[in-house]
Amino acid sequence: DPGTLVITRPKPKTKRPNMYRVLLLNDDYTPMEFVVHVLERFFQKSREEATRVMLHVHHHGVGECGVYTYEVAETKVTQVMDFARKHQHPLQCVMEKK
Ligand code: TYC
Repeated sequence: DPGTLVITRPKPKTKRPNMYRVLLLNDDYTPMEFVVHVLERFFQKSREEATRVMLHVHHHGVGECGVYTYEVAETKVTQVMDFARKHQHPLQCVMEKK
């Protein structure tokens, strides 16, 4: 119909990326000091913040290391799992969509 006029709002083209939490899971065997080291090395935590997160995981079963875009979160999980395996600790690291 040549008489039809559709007026649309200008749509801003920038979209917020999906974000993913990286989580550490508690276990009975991984040494506390190793978990603190992981949080310092891969998540840029201070010794104090790393200790706080580690103790949270120890007492509650799970805790947040950080929130990242998909590819960064996936890289963190792989780095932590490889590092834990290399040192023969059962530490588990997972990601979940926010
Ligand atoms: N529960 C472990 C211990 O008592 C310490 C620990 C903390 C392990 C956090 C894993 O993600 C973890 N040695």
